Amino acid sequence: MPGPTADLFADDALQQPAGRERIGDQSCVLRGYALPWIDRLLPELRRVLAQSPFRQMVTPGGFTMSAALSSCGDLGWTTDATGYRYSPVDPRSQQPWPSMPEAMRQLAVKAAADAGFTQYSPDACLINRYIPGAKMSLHQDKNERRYSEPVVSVSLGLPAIFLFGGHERSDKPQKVSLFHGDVVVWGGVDRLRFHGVMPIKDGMHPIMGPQRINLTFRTAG
Ligand SMILES: O=C(O)CCC(=O)C(=O)O
Repeated sequence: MPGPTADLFADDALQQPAGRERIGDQSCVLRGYALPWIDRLLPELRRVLAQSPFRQMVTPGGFTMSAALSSCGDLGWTTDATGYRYSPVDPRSQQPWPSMPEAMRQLAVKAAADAGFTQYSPDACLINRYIPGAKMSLHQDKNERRYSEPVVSVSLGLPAIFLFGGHERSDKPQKVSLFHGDVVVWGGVDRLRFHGVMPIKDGMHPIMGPQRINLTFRTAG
């Protein structure tokens, strides 16, 4: 069984499985991977958002993020004037975040395994909502306690251009188009690469409406 730092793509470097696009040594896009899960995901997502609705958070530097956020799982990522962190409670309600729905967890675990990361037990799912014009600046996911497990990111709704950079903020990012149902997995040597999302273009998705929702699974605790 390959460890988290093995070259997971060595055997298929010349011929990638259909639907998998390699974007780094240990990162890939699984095209349309979440589509068969959508009918199970959306009711679960609605239940989570009824309990912990989207809200716009403020960065420690005082900027209001253009994406609105919520979370589910044992831990939720939050930001305010005092810093970035994971919290077991939703700061709005002071109640635990909604539990991570089983279909969401299964999708993330299966996508991670299909990308070569067989050890994956996500305990946090950050839910980002982008309306047209909203974006996410280049950043690293590094508030998690350890980096041995990958990040799994599921795109729903309007298309986006995902920026996948290097290990320095100044490294020129690849531009990767993401569509409804695509899943990106990055881990191992790529786990701390800078990434972000360009401003979402105007549009209307037939299922999700005028928005993009992104589910980002991490092992945080
Ligand atoms: O929306 C996306 O595709 C990426 C989200 C992201 O970068 C994050 O939550 O850290």
